[in-house]
Amino acid sequence: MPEQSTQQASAARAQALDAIIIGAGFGGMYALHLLRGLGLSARVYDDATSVGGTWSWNRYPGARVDFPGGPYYCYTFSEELVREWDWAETQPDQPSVLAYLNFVADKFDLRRDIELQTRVTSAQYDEAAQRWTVETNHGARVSAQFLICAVGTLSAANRPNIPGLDSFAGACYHTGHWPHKKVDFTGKRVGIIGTGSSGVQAIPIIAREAAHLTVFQRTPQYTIPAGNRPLDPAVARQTRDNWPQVRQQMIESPFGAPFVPSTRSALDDTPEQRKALYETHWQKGGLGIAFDSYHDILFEQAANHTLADFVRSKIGQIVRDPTIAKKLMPDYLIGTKRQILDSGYYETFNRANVTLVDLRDDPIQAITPGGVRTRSGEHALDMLVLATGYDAITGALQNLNPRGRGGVTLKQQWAERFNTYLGMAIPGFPNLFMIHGPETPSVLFNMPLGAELEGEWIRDCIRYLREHRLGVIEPAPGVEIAWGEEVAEAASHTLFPLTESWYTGANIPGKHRQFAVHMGGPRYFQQLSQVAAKGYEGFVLEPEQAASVSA
Ligand code: N01
Repeated sequence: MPEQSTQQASAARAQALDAIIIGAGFGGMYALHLLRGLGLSARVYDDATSVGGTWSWNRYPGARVDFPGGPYYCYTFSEELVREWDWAETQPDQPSVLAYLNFVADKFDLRRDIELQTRVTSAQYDEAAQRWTVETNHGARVSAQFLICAVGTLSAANRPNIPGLDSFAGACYHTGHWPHKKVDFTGKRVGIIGTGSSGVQAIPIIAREAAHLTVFQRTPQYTIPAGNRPLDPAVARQTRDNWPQVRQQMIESPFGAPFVPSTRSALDDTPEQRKALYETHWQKGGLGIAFDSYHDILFEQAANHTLADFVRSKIGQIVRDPTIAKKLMPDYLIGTKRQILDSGYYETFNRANVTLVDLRDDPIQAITPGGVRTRSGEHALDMLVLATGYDAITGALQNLNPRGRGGVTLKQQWAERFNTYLGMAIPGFPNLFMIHGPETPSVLFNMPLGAELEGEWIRDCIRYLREHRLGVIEPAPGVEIAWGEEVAEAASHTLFPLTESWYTGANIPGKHRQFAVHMGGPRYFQQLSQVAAKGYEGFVLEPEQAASVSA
């Protein structure tokens, strides 16, 4: 994979561009392609060593797409690209997705405007010039009219604040910052803290390699078999042949996936009928069991309980030791934390070399040089894996911490609660756009497709500004309040807010609780279009100053 030299940073010194894009994942790469299409000058900065965003960082064993994958989790805008890339599996693994994104970077000649291993250290809005100035860790200073933050929703790693963590003498890795070289667990006593998607994907693989694996579980999780299998060539062919229709179906579907939503309630069926349907989905694998079986699983508690009971019964059947099985059984509303897909997770607890520590009964007291000490005693370890997740959705933006009007930082602006308009823009931060920002469908919609639709909206907006000789776009006073109310209202029709999760900010100590995802799916993207059709309703637009446009 071609890697770019950091020396290229010098080429950007004192450069004036039309747009600066932060993040070279799905969102940032496509934004670059779109803005080039307008004839604008744009540059992407990314701290990673390769393009790919989350797929460059998350190299932990077992990392795979946990959404309907091949051939749906990909860029959709180019039929030519769809024809050129063959997905091998239904749930592509991390190396495949990274290879795909590198292929895209080459195909669309993106690399010449992407600076890797380059961290943006400051971003400041200049009100007089109507421009952003960005500085990088290589000393470059670049200005641009537009700042596009495609920094990722799950990119600010949550390193837990456990006493003694830094004292651990063995190797310690966070799943979101995994080394590029294979980590060898052979013959080692390994501990893993965290049983979210990352932990659940990694645990079966580490268990096969390690001498012993100790899993430190705080909250048990419902996970569904991923059902990963070679992609049926007939499905691949049919999808390609009907790509415009497939794409449209995904755009119109609640989660951006090729599901045909059910019209039946789980309560319409007898227990036997439900069990038979759930069993069919379980055997097939994938998210269909929660999103496709009945329409009310994520909306009605009684319906939700029927599926939760089914999955708990599966745990009881799979895990041979009833005491361990019980510890693995969750009690929250299924699907209201990010729904996990696995490959042999519960089965792993039948292995003789795996120990489950239930932190609810036996909490961690400290990490020591030799392992993890819980209330019941010391667990001796050679290696430690932190699968402890992310300061999700807002964390990476707040780490970037741009300064808007009056020098106000984003951390100051969002100290009490985050506020956005459409999830795309922030009051007081003119000409700043977010891709997959808080209050967009982001993580509850097909993320590559959502990034495309948001990127296209930003492209159209910038074109409009240029055509109308406008230099500034910014949310009008107060629109963020109505938008926040709408996001909360959409979530309130679902069961999601009833569970503590990273959607609500509950996973980060001290983070305020606010539901961060717009649950409207397709309706959200229609709203974006309507705002644009009404001349960017809800925004204040200011005429262009001579200095604002770079060339
Ligand atoms: O993170 P998580 P993740 N002591 O926050 C536990 C996406 N993703 O990296 O539930 C002990 O879900 C925490 O416990 P609890 C995907 O969208 C995508 O697994 O808070 N435990 C939980 O068990 C996913 O949803 C892909 O009680 C602590 C775990 O750590 C999202 O990323 C692959 C702790 C964190 O789970 C995040 O998943 C992987 C502490 N101090 C992930 N702090 C692909 O598509 C936290 N925990 C490839």
